[in-house]
Amino acid sequence: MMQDIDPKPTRAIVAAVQLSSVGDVEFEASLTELRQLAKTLGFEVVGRFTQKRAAFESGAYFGRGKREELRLLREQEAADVILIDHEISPSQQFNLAKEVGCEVMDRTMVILEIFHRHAASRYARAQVEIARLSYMAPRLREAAKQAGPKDRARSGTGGRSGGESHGELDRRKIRDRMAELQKELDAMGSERRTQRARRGEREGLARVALVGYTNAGKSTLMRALTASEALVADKLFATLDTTVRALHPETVPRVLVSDTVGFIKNLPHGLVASFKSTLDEALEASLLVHVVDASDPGYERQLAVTEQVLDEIGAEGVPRLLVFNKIDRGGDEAALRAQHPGCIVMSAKREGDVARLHEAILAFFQRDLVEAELFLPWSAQNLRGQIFATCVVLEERTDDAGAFLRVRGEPGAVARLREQLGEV
Ligand SMILES: Nc1nc2c(ncn2[C@@H]2O[C@H](COP(=O)(O)OP(=O)(O)O)[C@@H](O)[C@H]2O)c(=O)[nH]1
Ligand SMILES: [Mg+2]
Repeated sequence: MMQDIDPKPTRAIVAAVQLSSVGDVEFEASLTELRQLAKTLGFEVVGRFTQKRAAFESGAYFGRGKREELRLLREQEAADVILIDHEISPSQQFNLAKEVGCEVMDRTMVILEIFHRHAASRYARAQVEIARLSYMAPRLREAAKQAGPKDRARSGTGGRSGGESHGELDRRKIRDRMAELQKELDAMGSERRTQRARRGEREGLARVALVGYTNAGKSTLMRALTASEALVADKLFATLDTTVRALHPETVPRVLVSDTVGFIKNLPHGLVASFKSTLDEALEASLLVHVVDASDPGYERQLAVTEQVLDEIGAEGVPRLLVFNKIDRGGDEAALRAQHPGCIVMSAKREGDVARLHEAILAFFQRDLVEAELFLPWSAQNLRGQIFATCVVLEERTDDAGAFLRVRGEPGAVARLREQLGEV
């Protein structure tokens, strides 16, 4: 939201130490992913900085000479932030930031920020906040240590009890908050199960979720399928989160597409639970469009991991459409079709291919539409908008009492309308 109207995006430099145990291909793949994650946050990547080393420098991650080089690069590129492609210690982060003269975010922090923005459900928000707090705790300790005696002096005047330092108080607050969140999560366990039972039925809307690895082309497809950079402005959808758009050209039933947070190849272990929680919205979809980068040499493993995680979060029963994207960049189309019957092989860069995907998604939702006649009394005109949003109206007749509408729609949507019209 903020970054949509901010004319000047955050300028970032991606930076990493290449350890001797890490090959060039693996190293580059991880840096490319970090770039993609930075873009997801709305950053503009203005530079790249690497060093080969046997180990991370213990004090500040890069060696001394390299830190000076990085400081100069930062000045030259007017960068606002350095993104480090590893999880680094609080003191390394602190020291490096001081030397280069700007904020330093490590890989974990970048990912946490993305999860934070994507966490839509109450469960996901609690899960991500716990991960953020446990990441922050040792960093606050580091900041307090660096602030040293000043911190203690401040604590004397802050009205705090028992000579507790600023940092100690913050850390106690964090521990309390984490315990509270954990309790909330435990209590939400059962609630989540009932949520799952409602899957795909919320408000009678046809929902599709795009899932798959970061960089597979989910956001590109989302834009192409919905033909807009703009949000769905319709009031009906105002409560839905900002990554939801309607299929364009308009369809009946109206189909909502949502972009989920991408799977990450190099996901820090401590973030697995948070990541899964951000996939909650996939559980509410009637159809999952699983996007795979067919040109990525590791696509098979990525496909398997995605399927496995979807099963783990309880999405095993949700129908899936498998899409091999980026075929213009490589991949064996014939082999993919043979191995995965029913899949779509395409390029998001080709209009015709996007149209085919649009058609396949629509076909899924039109597959089992039913025809019905509804009677809408004049007293229930408030339901008119909902009827038109969820069904195709084939015919309308009116008499003194109200309107007769012959409609075609999803069985669930029609049943709900009947219920609301008191026809059950
Ligand atoms: N050549 C090619 N590039 C694509 C295709 N789809 C997406 N891309 C590019 O791949 C990069 C990642 O796409 P994005 O939609 O951000 O991926 P996401 O992380 O899954 O949302 C972008 O630079 C896109 O322009 C495709 O079909 N062919
Ligand atoms: Mg994306």
